[in-house]
Amino acid sequence: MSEREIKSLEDQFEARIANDEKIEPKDWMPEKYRKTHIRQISQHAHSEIVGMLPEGNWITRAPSLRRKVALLAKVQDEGGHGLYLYSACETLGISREELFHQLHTGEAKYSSIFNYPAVTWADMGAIGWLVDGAAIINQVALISTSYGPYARAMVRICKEESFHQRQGFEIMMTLANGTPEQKAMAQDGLNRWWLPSLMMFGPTDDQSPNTEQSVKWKLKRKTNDELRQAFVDQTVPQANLIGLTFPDPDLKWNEEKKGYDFGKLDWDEFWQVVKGHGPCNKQRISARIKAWDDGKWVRDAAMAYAEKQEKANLQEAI
Ligand code: BYC
Repeated sequence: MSEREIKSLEDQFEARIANDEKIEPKDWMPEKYRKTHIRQISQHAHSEIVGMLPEGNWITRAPSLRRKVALLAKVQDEGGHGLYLYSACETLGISREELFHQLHTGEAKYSSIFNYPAVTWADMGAIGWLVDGAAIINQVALISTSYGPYARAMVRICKEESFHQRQGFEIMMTLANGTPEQKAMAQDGLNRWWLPSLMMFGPTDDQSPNTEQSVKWKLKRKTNDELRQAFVDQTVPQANLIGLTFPDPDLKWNEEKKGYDFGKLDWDEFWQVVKGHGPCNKQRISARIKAWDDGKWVRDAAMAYAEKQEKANLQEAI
């Protein structure tokens, strides 16, 4: 293709983005747009399936049948979200095997938050309320992202995340209204999960190398700092409602900006965790590798069955 032809395709592509049209898998797209989407969608898919681990660990220890059923459904939903997202990512021309290889070798990232341990039952409340709450704020914005398969996957994911957030808040509310020990457990969960939840939105805008281009392509509809602020403003009144406090002396209402100010986050800790040195990174990746290895016979059996079917269909056609 000549340079002029490529330039014309690029211009048409930019015009479609400016018009808020969805880009579909068979449409022409710049190589960098394709790669950036593979990076973000795969990171998102990996986060969903790694995110099943801290909560999966509590299913057998849920305090009642009702709590167990809800937690089981939530963890199962996360597996489903991973599947939609891997499928959306595959439409960009990368195989499932390659995506898993990138996760297992550390080439692809997943959300920093899942490298923290879930040590008490209150952590199931804190994860649902805060982590899923943060995820909704981020993902509702992604419903209007420019890549069609990603945007459509987000619609259902957001509906399910909303149930997750409510089940988490309900656990926290019950504990906060319970015995002094239960209330202390809820407060401890909030204390440990609050700052890592704020870091889920990624580095501050001035330190975020991908934001500018991703906003131009309408992959990101809001910046990291805008989403973080929206999350803080939404969550502080919820904690006030159930009598819990935040581990941040600088958190206070700012009348001028009509939002909460909050303290500086520990970005050294964030990068340590992202680079593989968080409390649970090794454990998480080895659990995922084990699941991949243990599932080999299922993949092999499915392939063998598909081949058999194909042969039978061919025979019938002859
Ligand atoms: N953790 O330029 P930036 C869930 C990386 S799962 C790790 O701002 P970008 C749930 C970033 O990848 C929620 N790494 O990047 C599941 C980049 O590195 P690379 C997951 C992070 O992409 C189970 C570098 O830092 N949600 O809901 O423009 C149970 C510079 O950052 C993180 C998504 O994945 C992080 N927190 O913006 C419960 C949503 N933050 O790739 C809940 C989709 C940044 O250049 N993703 N990095 O090597 C996004 O919206 C964006 O990718 C991000 C980052 C806002 C996360």
